[in-house]
Amino acid sequence: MARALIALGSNVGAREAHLRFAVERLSTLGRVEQVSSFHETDPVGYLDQARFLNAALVLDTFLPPETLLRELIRIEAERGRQRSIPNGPRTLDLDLLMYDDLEMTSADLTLPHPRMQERLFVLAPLAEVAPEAVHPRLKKTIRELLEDLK
Ligand code: PH2
Ligand code: MG
Ligand code: MG
Repeated sequence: MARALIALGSNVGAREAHLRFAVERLSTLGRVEQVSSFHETDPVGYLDQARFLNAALVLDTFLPPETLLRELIRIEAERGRQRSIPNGPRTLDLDLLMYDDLEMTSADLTLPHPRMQERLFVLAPLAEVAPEAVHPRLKKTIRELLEDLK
């Protein structure tokens, strides 16, 4: 059993319904241990788009990381996710942030997520559900990474 930390985001359509749908579907992939509150956030990166609703959750799962990633992409597609502008508007974005203390890089998956420590919209909800989780490369807890960013 592994512990996966997952970020959720939506800024198109019924944002809250998209996030709730994702939590429901993720609970079929293992046990959802904790879900953060939903944070209304300003867009980062590509600015000319609507505000996001962001959240984070802890999923205990037996799925290996590549399989879990495939399932996340499948759930995004179920909400009609179109991949057009990088960092642009999306009905549902599910990002695998960490998978236990695994560090890996492959063609489609880097763990931990390479930009998680730079993003308040990731760390603020994540600190609600996994403040003591340790980033395996930076050797800091999520709470410390959030403090560093603030
Ligand atoms: N996701 C992005 C780019 N910018 N900004 C906010 N506030 N929230 C996001 O989830 C987000 C973003 C790319 O995945
Ligand atoms: Mg993302
Ligand atoms: Mg994504």
